Formats: sequence, structure tokens, C-alpha cells
Amino acid sequence: MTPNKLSSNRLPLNNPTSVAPVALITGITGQDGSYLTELLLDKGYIVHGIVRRSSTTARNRLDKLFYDGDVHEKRLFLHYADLDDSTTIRRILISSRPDELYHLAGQSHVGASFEIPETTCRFTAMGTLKLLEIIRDLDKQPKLLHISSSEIFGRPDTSPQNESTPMRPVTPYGVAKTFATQMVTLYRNSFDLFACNAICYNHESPRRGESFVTRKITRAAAAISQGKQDSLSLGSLDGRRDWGFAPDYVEAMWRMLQQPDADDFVLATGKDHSVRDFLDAAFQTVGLDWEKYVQQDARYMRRSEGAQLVGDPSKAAANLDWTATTQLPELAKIMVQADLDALK
Ligand code: G4F
Repeated sequence: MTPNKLSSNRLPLNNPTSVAPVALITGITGQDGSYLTELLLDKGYIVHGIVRRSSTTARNRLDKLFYDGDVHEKRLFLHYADLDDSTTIRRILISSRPDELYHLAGQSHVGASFEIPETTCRFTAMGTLKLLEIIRDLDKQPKLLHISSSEIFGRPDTSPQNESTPMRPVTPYGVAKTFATQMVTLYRNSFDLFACNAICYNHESPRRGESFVTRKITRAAAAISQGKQDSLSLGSLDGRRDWGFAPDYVEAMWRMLQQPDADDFVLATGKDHSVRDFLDAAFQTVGLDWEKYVQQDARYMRRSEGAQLVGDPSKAAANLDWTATTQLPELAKIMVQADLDALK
């Protein structure tokens, strides 16, 4: 692949009077980025993606598309840039001229944000502001979707939370996301950008990163059942989260940008479960009792974390006609089964 090569940007659709819409995705190699890419390609979009430059490019979630000669460099184009490299990001935006920009990139691990708060703020907070500044100057301004997080609510007074719940983050990640979320709203109101926040609660899948608790659990359940692992070390088992299925969430993100007006939406299942509940569901899939294998390890405990984080998705249901289809225990089963298949 030639880095930053931008060609065939607009291709005719089957209908000769129309051209394919163009999307640009930051964080295209992540869980959400890969599902969103598949969704948009299915809908006939030309998709451009920004990939973080590193010596070992983790692109495995996109491999199927990357090695498909009908897709890569025909309908899917990848470009290398870091989020804080404004010059390169601007160049990619000017050349690709997207109709829609999905900003999914950032340091997404809440626990890690205590160890690397500066990096978290550099990419998640300042990276978003830099993107907004670039868009503000463009002749053709794309519609922007920013992936925000339930972490902005911290320890809220009310449960479930909705779009009006005050932001009171309690983690470096939550603080960075709050800055980015409020900047998106500010640019929408002050500079008339079509800019939206998708306030996403936890969303998981077989493509979830291996250090997040759900995937850590489902990989362990699969490996222990096959005699390939003895035990699983976790942090707090009391944390409660609103866990949904990632492909549902990217569908909602796309729907948000098809609305007549820019707005913020909570994307959630509306139900919360503890880490223990997830362990129950995952280990039941392989017929094992998790209590025999799980130990708690201080290394995975957080200095502080959000509590009572459960979302009220009624605005998304009413305006986007969207609901989360897959929840526990099905979600855990899907993930364990995929991890069992990967072991075979
Ligand atoms: O899987 P987690 O690391 O997800 P967390 O912190 O809720 O953050 C995820 O969801 C947010 C909301 O959508 C996103 F904004 C964010 O980017 C990310 O995708 O932890 C979930 C729960 C926590 O209570 C944590 O303390 O699991 C608990 N936990 C217990 N043991 C653990 C572990 N978490 C991790 N990662 N690793 C453990 O060993």
C-alpha cells in the first residue's frame, strides 16, 4: 500500500446519476472501526480510514477487506497518521473530501489512563479538538460523529443516565472524554458544525481488545475449558456495566449522521450487570464454575472508577428507531464461542 495515496475518491454507484457517499474513519482498525467499515461498504460508501503509524501495524480486524482485491484501494483506502499530526490529518481530509467523519480513535482503556494520563489527554481530548479545528476551516465540512463514553458521567446521582445527566468524570479517561464531548457540542453551537456525540456505554464483541474485562473472561473460559489455561486474574468483580453488542452500536452511529439535525444520543442497552454476572454467563457456556478458577489481583484494581453506569436509550429509540438487540447472556455466549473457534 502506498501511504496517503488518495485515488478514485468518488465512484459512480449503480445509479448513474448518483455517486457513492464518502466516509472517513479515525480508529478504523479498532473493534468499532472494523464493524463500521463493513457496514458502510455494504451501504455503498467509499471508506477512508486513518491508521496510527507504528512499527507493528495492528490491522488484523481489517485483514479480510485489506486482502480483498475488489475492496482495498478500490472502495477502501487506508492512510497513516497520528491524531496529533494536524498537518497530515488536514491533508487527508482535504484530499478525501468525506461527507461523513466518524471519529473513533483515542486511548480507550480506562484503567491504563491512570498510568498514561498525558497520552490519554493528548489523543482523546486534544486529538478531538484538533480535528474540530481542521473541520472548521474546510470548504466542505463533513458531518462529524464523535464516540463519547459513559465514563463522562463518573458517579452520577441518577440512574439510568440520559443526554442531560451532568458530566462528573472520575478517571483520566473520563476527564479527557468530557473535554472532547463538550468541545463537540461547543463547535456545533458556536460554529454551526454538524457534530454529534454518541455517548456509548460498553459494547463488546469477539473483536474486543483482549485487555477489556469481557474479552479477558471469554478467552479464559474458552482456554480453561480446553485445558490451555489454569486460572484467570481479575480486579474488582463488583463493577457494574451496561454491556451491549458492538455491531448494534455502529449502526446507531450511522443513523445519527442521517438525521436532519446534529444531536447527542446515549447508546446503551438500559440494563446493567456485574462482572460476576458476566463470569456466570461466560463460564456457563463451557459448563464450568468460574469460582474455581478466578482470583483477584491488585494489579487490576482501579484507583477510582465510575459507578451505577447504566444508560437510558429512549431518545435513540424514539429518534433513531434503534435498540440494542443483543445483551447478556447471549453476548457472552457469542464471544466464548468465537474464542473456542479461534482455539481450534
Ligand atoms: O472492560 P473494562 O476495562 O471497561 P470500562 O472501564 O468500563 O471501559 C470501556 O467502556 C467504556 C464505556 O463504553 C469506554 F468508554 C471505554 O473506552 C472502554 O471501552 O472494565 C469493565 C469493568 C470495570 O469495573 C473494571 O474495574 O471490569 C472491571 N474489571 C475487573 N477486572 C476489569 C478487570 N477490567 C479490566 N479491563 N481488566 C480486569 O482484569
